Amino acid sequence: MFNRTSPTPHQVYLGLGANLGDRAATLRAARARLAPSFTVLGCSSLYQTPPWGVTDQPPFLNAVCYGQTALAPAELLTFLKALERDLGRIATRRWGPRAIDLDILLFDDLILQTPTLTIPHPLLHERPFVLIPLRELAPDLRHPALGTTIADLAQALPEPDLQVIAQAW
Ligand code: PH2
Ligand code: MG
Ligand code: MG
Repeated sequence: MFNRTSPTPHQVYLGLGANLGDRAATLRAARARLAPSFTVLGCSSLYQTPPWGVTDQPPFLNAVCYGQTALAPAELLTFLKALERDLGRIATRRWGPRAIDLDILLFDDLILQTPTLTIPHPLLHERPFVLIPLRELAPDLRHPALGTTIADLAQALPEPDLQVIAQAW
């Protein structure tokens, strides 16, 4: 009579970044407020990273968290955007300074391209501040589109200048 089986949770990696305000406090608040929509199962160390892309801005704190969600990709994106706003993010220039940035890096082994969302994250494979933390959690994971492991992608980076500032945060 009832079919209440819950949807299979999706395995997702999120990139977290901040370079304005109390960066660590905002990242901790973000991680705490992902629940219950997104259950965090593990996070990388917290890294201080030089700004990438647009370099005339303060250094970032970055981390990657892994977890499960029953939300669909577009629903997860909407949820993350609302959380960014709640945590004080104000729209500025592309790649500019921000109080918090929550990006979907990988979603199961999905490859998705829509006008508002690309999965895997389109720059994942080029960004030290993503690949180095992600390698802590999933060195053997293969990029679904490139077929290369995270460890190999990270290895190919030119001398990344990342600093672990906390292992547990
Ligand atoms: N995010 C950007 C642009 N540049 N650089 C670092 N180090 N960390 C980031 O999170 C970051 C960046 C746009 O999302
Ligand atoms: Mg980003
Ligand atoms: Mg973003």
